Amino acid sequence: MLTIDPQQLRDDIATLAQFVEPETPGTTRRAFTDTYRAGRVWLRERMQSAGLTVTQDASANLIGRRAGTTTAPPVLIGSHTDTVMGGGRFDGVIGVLGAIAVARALRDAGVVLRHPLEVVDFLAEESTPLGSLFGSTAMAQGFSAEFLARDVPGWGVVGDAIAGMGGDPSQLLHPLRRSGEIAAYLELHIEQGPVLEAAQVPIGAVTGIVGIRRADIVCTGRPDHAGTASMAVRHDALATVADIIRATEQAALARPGTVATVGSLHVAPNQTNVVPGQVRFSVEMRSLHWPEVLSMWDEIVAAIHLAGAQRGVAVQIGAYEDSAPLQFPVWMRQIVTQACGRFTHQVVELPSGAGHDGSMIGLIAPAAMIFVRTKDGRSHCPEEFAAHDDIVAGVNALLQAVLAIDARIEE
Ligand code: HGY
Ligand code: MN
Ligand code: MN
Repeated sequence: MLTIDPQQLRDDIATLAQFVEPETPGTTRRAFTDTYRAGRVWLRERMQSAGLTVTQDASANLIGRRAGTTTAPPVLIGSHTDTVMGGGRFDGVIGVLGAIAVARALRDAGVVLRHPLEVVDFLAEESTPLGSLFGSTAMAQGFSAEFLARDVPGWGVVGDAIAGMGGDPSQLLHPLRRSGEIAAYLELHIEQGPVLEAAQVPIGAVTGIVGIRRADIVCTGRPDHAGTASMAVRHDALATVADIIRATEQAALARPGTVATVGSLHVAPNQTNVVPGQVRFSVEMRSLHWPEVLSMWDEIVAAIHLAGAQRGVAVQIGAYEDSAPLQFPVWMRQIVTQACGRFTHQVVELPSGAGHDGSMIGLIAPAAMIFVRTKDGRSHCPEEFAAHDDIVAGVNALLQAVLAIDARIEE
């Protein structure tokens, strides 16, 4: 059976892990930064060394391509290499470096697929103040002119950020690819949760991806002297947000299987002896069932207006970003299940509570994912860890799934 080179993959993971912000804990390689760019320069070289012809599309997706024997649409494999602040070294990375390992194994064995093979490092998957899932959204949906013109304090204009990565925002008003232009999409990723570890299996087959809504909200009260403004006269923006955070938590607790998080707060003036005058914050909700997200959001919006009214604080609910839940096609799940079955005694099927580029590409192509067991289910933190043997099992399953897709469409 054709397998990948485990040592080369280990070296690649270790090398990319060196492209990080030195002053922050864990692995920090935020999208649109110089560190991210430097990592991608190295990545381009790794793609080339695996025999791939590398280009960037208009959304600055880095794509390494290997020709097939036919004019069939490509099989696309990959993930992302940007990280959250203080994240780990595996999230997204194993999907991209694993895809390069697959291309290398095919090249070294002299196996040419019928389909072209494309390895992709999607632009900016993780949440930033500008948004998330940039490259995969551009590929599958495109952006509105309004979104591209959005100017975010400290991060600049969305279109300029994409241009700064080498993209061309003027081409992003329409999807970069249409249905039928990708034969299939496969993404390998760490699970980021506890299921595979509890089942004592190294890898698993993913059934689908949660839906996510993220919203930006601004509460504007009044800054006042923290010693002389009595409690009765205050319009405390942060106290208002505290009410909203509690309501957000309650909305998720009331709906089993859902989660909701206030993860980002910017307090102004952010000073010990000043009543907070303004707070800009995020609310994020997730569920496999989209109506649950919508009903949570309705409840939270009501709580936002109530909290503002009770405290004399103005509330402004800004743009929100949605990615709907996605179920992978049964035939793709079967291929992945069979491929995983060659490297684990029992194939566990599980949904993803994390968002992925696959949720976008799945809108225009048959998609599926393979998960790798994650230590203690921890991710988005410096402790994130996956054993190399488990990663190798996942990449080998990815390779087998690519071969199976190529063979299936041949029939
Ligand atoms: O936020 C997420 O779920 C993913 O890790 N980007
Ligand atoms: Mn992540
Ligand atoms: Mn990820």
